[in-house]
Amino acid sequence: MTNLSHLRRDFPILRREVEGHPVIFLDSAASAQKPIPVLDAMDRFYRSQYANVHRGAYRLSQEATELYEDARRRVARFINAGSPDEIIFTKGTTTALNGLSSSWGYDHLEAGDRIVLSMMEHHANVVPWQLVAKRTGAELVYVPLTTGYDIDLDALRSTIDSRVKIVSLTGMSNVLGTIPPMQQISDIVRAQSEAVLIVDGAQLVPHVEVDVQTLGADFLAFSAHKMLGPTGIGVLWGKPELLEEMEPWEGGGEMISTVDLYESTWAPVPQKFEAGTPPIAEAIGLAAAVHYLEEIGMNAIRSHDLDLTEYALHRLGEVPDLVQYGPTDIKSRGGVVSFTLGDVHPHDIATILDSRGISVRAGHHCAKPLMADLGVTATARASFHVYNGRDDVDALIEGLHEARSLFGLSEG
Ligand code: C6P
Repeated sequence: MTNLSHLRRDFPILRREVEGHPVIFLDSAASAQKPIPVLDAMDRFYRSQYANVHRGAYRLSQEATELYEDARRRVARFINAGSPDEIIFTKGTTTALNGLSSSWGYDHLEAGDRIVLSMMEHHANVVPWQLVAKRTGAELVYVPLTTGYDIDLDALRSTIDSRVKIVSLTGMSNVLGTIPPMQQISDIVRAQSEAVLIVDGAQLVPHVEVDVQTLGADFLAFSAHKMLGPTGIGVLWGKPELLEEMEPWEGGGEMISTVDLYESTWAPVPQKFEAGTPPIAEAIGLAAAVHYLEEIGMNAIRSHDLDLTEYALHRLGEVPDLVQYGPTDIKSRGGVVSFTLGDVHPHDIATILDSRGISVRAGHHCAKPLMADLGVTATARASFHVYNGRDDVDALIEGLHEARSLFGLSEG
């Protein structure tokens, strides 16, 4: 990243210390830090613009509504959606995928149908499908990974047939960093079935320019908090004709057109899917985050991630006893690096790193089926965003050498 030290000043949290060390934040895949423009936009809204939206009789509400709907327009532009109406604000990726499974899934699945997932899905893209499979009698089928940690396209080809109604895949693995070739996958799915293709974009959208016109998906879900925005808001994008057809998954205020004692009719998309008071300040924060990412440029962010990941893989390769899980081809992965270190438990690695001010995640990363497939119960994981640099990777490597010596792993 050009002028990294300047950019880091946008992130106030990087000025604090942990255990007497400056914060080195290497857990952006869990949740990214927030720049001042995001904090300011939300603060400004609460201090001087706050009101509920779509209660248009008074000025403050009109202004709040304008800001909220402007956020929708900004997000639509960010992923090149055909219209802002294709953007549904949800609580996050998890809520978006649950909404899809309980609405689209429930209405389109019956016994004998199949839902296809991969072995590297996050629980948010596994459990909702298990729930709907139980209710409908549909069957879950998992596509295996290659030895190079990518989706096995030959296996996908032999799995997809007319029984498959839903294919739901990660756009980027939160453990392996793998970015599956979605257009190629889409071609296979379309050629061999009428299934809808859902992309879990929780890790992809914050790091790679996504154009929903060319992605090849029918639905895309992502969360603001991993893209420098606030918690509590995410997005479900869908093709307009599918959103039109889909039943709401939540009922309440805001999403209705008419209500009588026994029947109701729905508001047009996207309001149909936004029951209750929405996350207004969060939408405004998300819009500011999108603006911030655009100012840096998604291509610059991608290059930065590639550079850091390549450097990290190179330096991790110097650490004896370290096993790295993820593609070695840098072009097909993002800035997430998972590893184990001899028989040192990943939680111990994380604790030692924490004593040096370094935050990494350790555990199953909400991907237990993948952990079983890898033959481990846990890994340590470092993940990057715009504020990270090679100095952070160097600090990580030093911490890992300390972990080796504390746990008595022999040199070489
Ligand atoms: N992964 C991680 O540390 P929510 O929590 O709804 O914003 O996102 C869920 C989710 C869905 N899909 C993928 C690929 C994800 O990585 C995540 C969140 C975090 O890896 C928290 S478990």
